[in-house]
Amino acid sequence: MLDVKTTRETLERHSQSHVLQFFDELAPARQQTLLEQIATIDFDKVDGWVEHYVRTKPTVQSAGDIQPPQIVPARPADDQTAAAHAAALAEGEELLAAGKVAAFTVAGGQGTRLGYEGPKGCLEATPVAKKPLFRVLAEQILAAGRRAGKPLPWYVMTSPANDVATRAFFRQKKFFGLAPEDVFFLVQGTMPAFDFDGKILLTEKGQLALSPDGHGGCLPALRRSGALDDMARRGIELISYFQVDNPLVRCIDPLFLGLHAARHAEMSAKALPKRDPMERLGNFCVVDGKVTVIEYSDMPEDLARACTEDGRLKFSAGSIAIHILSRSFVERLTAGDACELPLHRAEKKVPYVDQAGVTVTPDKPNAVKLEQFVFDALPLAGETVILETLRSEEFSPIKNATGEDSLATSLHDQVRRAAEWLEEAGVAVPRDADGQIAAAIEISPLLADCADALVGKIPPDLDLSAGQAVYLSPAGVES
Ligand code: UD2
Repeated sequence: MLDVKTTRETLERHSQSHVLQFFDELAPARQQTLLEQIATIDFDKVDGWVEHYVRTKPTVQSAGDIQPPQIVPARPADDQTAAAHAAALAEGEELLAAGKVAAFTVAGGQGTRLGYEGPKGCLEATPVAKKPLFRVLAEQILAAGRRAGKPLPWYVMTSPANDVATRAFFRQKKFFGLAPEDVFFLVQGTMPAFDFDGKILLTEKGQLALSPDGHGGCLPALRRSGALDDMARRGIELISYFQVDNPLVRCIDPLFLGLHAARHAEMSAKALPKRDPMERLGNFCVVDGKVTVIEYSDMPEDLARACTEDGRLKFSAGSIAIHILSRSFVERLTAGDACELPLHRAEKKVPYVDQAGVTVTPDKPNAVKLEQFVFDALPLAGETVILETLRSEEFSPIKNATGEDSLATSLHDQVRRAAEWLEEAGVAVPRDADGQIAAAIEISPLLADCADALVGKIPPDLDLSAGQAVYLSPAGVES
């Protein structure tokens, strides 16, 4: 049993003794759980967090020189860039064939905006085959491994709240065809939620209000879990990082890998032109000479709306949370367990137990949650490539229950992209009077993960004229 006396002393030193207020009412097992939760908190840091992030709102740094960054265009505009892209593509394919690339998905988020119970990766998210997000990603990783002649390991970050359910889902789905030994789960850390006076909240008498520490928590989690060691053993050099919620993501992109390697970059990112100045994407900037992402919620509105002399948005490049990280960079950042990314503050509604022991469900934000963001590692990287990509090809996330960036918009975009790939290959796709695709079409990632990969794989008798739902996979066409 963890020692309650020492815990009490620590809590007193940091003005948090209230979290043991109901300790004597708890059964021994719950007392132990509460002590274990308290032991996960680094109290030497708590006072600083409370002072700098909870009681006061950190002001967004507006000082310094802020400029737009250099972006590698999605489509080369001249022969020289085209040649560089071709060389990078070949280099990326070599890295894959040599088994030097791992896939890494962050899937520890709570999916609050979507309102889906359970891990977001289990959400059925494709238009015809109704595949869960995890399968969409798994099949791409499987296909990339088959193409390269070398299976890729897949690292999946969960959180304490969804880890058991995520692992069970993978087992139930037989790892979507991947070898179980090539799938490595790691659990991210947690941070306590504070009330506005800096007191850690209890969600129950024996339960701290803990939530995931943000996707920036993936860096220490990679080290703590042994994932970095596992990568080293396998000879992994590059980590292809992406989120769980974007079914259009190209999980493994040889061009992106090759550009990163050719530039000897430590951390790279994909960008796309923002839909509008206030779109909820991080903004790529160069701050005092360092590539930096300023999150949409932190970007001063005048900067977000600033235009160049020719009237274009000055900071138009939005972050879609797709990165390449060199393993050596993550090793360097997490050496000595000292990965200190800045914290971001968010005011949230967190149900809590008050001093009288009554559970309160607040109707307005009552708490501060603190998170680390992975893109805050970008300014720490020696070199960075920012590659522009096409929204229509690679980005349609599922964030909200309705409206933009919802399941409905993502399904629509998946069908549109599949139709465009087929049209590029010469297949006639029926469209209605408004130009909307008059059929549900889905292409399995096992068949193709881009238009070029479809070449030679379309059944000659494919006929979409009846407007039926069609699923194309290596097994053929299902209607
Ligand atoms: C994120 C980016 C935003 C843009 C957008 C693109 C942040 C803060 N903002 O916005 O700039 O790139 O994505 O889709 O990232 N996650 C964890 N653990 C956590 C928190 C999140 O694994 O503690 C995962 C989560 O499962 C999801 C991803 O990170 O896969 C993004 O999280 P989000 O949906 O909270 O981020 P969002 O939409 O605010």
